[in-house]
Amino acid sequence: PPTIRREDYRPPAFLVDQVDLHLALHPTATRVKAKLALRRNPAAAPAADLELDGEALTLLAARLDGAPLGADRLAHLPGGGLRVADVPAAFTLETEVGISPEANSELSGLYLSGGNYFTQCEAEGFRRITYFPDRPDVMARYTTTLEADRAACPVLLSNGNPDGAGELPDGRHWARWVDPHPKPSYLFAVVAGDLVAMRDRFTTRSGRKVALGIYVRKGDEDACGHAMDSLKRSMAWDEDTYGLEYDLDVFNIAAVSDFNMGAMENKGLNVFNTKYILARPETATDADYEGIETVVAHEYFHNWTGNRVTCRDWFQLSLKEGLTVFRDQHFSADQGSAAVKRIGDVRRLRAAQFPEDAGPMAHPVRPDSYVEINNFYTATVYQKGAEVVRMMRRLIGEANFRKGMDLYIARHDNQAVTIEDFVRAMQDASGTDLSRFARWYAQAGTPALRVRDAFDKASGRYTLTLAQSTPPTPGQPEKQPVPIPVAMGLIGPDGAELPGAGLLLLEEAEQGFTFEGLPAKPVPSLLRGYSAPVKLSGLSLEQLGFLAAHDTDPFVRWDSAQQYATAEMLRLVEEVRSQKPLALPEGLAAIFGAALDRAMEDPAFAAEALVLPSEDFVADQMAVADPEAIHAMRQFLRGALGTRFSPRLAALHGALEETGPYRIDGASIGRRALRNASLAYLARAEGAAGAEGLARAEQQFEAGRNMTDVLAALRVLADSDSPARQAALDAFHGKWRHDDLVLDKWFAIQASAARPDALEAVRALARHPDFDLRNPNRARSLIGAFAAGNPARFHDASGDGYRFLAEMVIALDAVNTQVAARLVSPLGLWKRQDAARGALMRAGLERILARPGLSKGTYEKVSKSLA
Ligand code: HT7
Ligand code: ZN
Repeated sequence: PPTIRREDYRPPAFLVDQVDLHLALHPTATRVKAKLALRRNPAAAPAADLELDGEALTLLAARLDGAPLGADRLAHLPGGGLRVADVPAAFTLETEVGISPEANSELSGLYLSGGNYFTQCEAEGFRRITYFPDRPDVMARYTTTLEADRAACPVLLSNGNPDGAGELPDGRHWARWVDPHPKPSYLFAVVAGDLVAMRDRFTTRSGRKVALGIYVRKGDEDACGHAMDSLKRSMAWDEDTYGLEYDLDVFNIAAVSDFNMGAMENKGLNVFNTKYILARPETATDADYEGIETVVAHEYFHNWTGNRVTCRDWFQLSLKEGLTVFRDQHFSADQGSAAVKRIGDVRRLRAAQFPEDAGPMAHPVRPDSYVEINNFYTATVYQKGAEVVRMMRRLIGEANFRKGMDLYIARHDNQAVTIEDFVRAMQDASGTDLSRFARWYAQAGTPALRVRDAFDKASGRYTLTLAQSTPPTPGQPEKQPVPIPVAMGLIGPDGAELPGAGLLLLEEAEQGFTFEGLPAKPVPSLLRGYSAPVKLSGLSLEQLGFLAAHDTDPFVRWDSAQQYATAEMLRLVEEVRSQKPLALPEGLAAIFGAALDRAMEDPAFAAEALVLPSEDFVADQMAVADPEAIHAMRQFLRGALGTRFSPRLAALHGALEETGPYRIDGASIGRRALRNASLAYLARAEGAAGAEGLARAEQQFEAGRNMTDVLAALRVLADSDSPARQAALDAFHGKWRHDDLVLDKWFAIQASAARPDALEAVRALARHPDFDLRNPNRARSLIGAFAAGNPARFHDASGDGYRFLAEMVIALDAVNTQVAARLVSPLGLWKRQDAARGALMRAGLERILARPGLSKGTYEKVSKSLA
């Protein structure tokens, strides 16, 4: 398959001013009539022929300026597109095509889910609905008329504002939607079916009354309250923070249970995975509630950052995604504890983006090439892209950032633009030269930041030397220094903050920074608030322990404790490997004990502080990972900490028991997180304390107060040898077998339980009547949870885990190539493993690659992983 390169970008030969669509919906024979007002693009090289994208379409008719087009003027292109020969400078093209939503298991274009119609057009799905120049720099105004059987599809939705509806013969009806805002084709959407709406209203700052609707399957109306509340808070926040108001009379969301990603920001008609809409205390965890708030906000914020100002081409994806993730992170931080939110975001960055940046698919925030664009909806484009925006904001300051946003929107409203345009707006608004900073968009790999310091007692001069280097990544053997903003402070030996706190900018490979007049050697507190997405090293265990206890910055307090734990965990892994008896490191126990001492001051923070770095994170720090030894070491530490602190853990678990109604405010979520973290440790304790932990888990499971507590208890039991284990899993299945989202949790919990029989269980679950490879949530809940969330069993030395994943990817690739390509990632990280495991992982990849008819997306991931 061909590689698309950023440097080959050319403006479109033809522009589309107006699109009139008519969709007559039918499960196997939907007819799509499109009338396009086209004209030659004065900014492009002249072209006699018009080329349109198309995929899986059956052409039924074509007319140019009303005259039928014969075979002499039409040519079908490889891949499914259409060429119309010899067209005038401006003209109307009408096409009629047939498509089969029922046959669409790819979930791109128009498809059926539970008998209802949904579309997904980003990135290149619109071409599966009609012939079109399906690229984001072709922005057009759309009018959409939908026609369907009234009984099967009482609800007919599309982008924009409603503009009439009526009856048709034979029990059919129609509805028309007009979107006044020009948009790229990837934002087109249709939803039709037997859905019910939860409705509300929002009045914008300038007085526009917006009708809000969340459309779900009958029976789910009562589970939309949190999503609706999140939507209204997002709308108000964007007005308050950026002066950005909503711009249509309606804002609709539709939820669908078959969806490739989390949600989609189609203009005026967002489509959501049900996972990010539906929530009841009995069925959704606190993490689910937080996820809903984040994703609802994210998609809403796209209305300006993505929709009104869009991307020129798909290489600019982070222009909308990095910026919008930054905006949703900022929003969520403003809703509760900013420090805890930042810790969670950094944890996710390190878990997903750092390995990607060190693996075979490493790419810059703005990639230079791709084979399949769907493979580039990555943690790098999203999360690292958000970090880059955050750094820019820190460099130019909050007020200038706001001015830059105003300028960006004023300059580029209704345009399809590039990352340079965004950086230029920030530069012009702030007067800061950001040309070097732009390297962050161009260079892959996570920079390493190394610190050393020196103190001259006689003069009171303290020198901090910072050095950076970025490892080579595929296609980029050499790296240049990037500007790294280092927010910092100095802590005196008594734990007090000393003068000198501020922002250092490391621009060269190495730079020294001096501080005068200090009474004693301080401990440097670096990367406060995680001011740059880099890997910091060079502080001693002693300094880390000190910062964990004393820093005034909560992020550095948390991170220093994590770094301390990581260093000790790496040491213990070596002891496991040399079969030495393990002992709980006293320094680590002291940090853990101190976190427990202060736990009730800020339970949410304490819950974060108690969690040990993950097995994958520890593996990432090793030249060659040893999954078995890492697992044994981490299990040992959990048990040893549980045993040492069992009375206090039990006391916390008891004291934090809730008696009132379930609440989802930050304080309540924090208390539940701390209580459940305590339970998890207690259940791993030795002897009577451990037995008590398991008994508490059983009670908590049976009490069934809310899904957060039930699931935390079930996770503890599922990970144990408790005789209550199977009964609890069976009871959970029996109770929730008719709720897809809850059943996903049941699959995931078993897939990620690190018991020796986990793979056997997973193979059995893949044959379970409730397992369905065609449903992406279900596929992820079993295959993804095992391969990406159960390192000890996935990396079983037999290679069975790798074989399982390869089999599943092959089966899935025939059904849904996007999901298959995403799930293959863990096999790509073979270079991190020892030679024997590496060979088995490569064998799995080769087996996939040998599959005839492999999709180009899975091919790209697998072939790059083998390179
Ligand atoms: N912009 C949306 C991306 C998305 C997507 C991409 C490829 C295939 C299916 C997809 N569904 C949604 C989601 C977002 O980032 O807001
Ligand atoms: Zn997005």
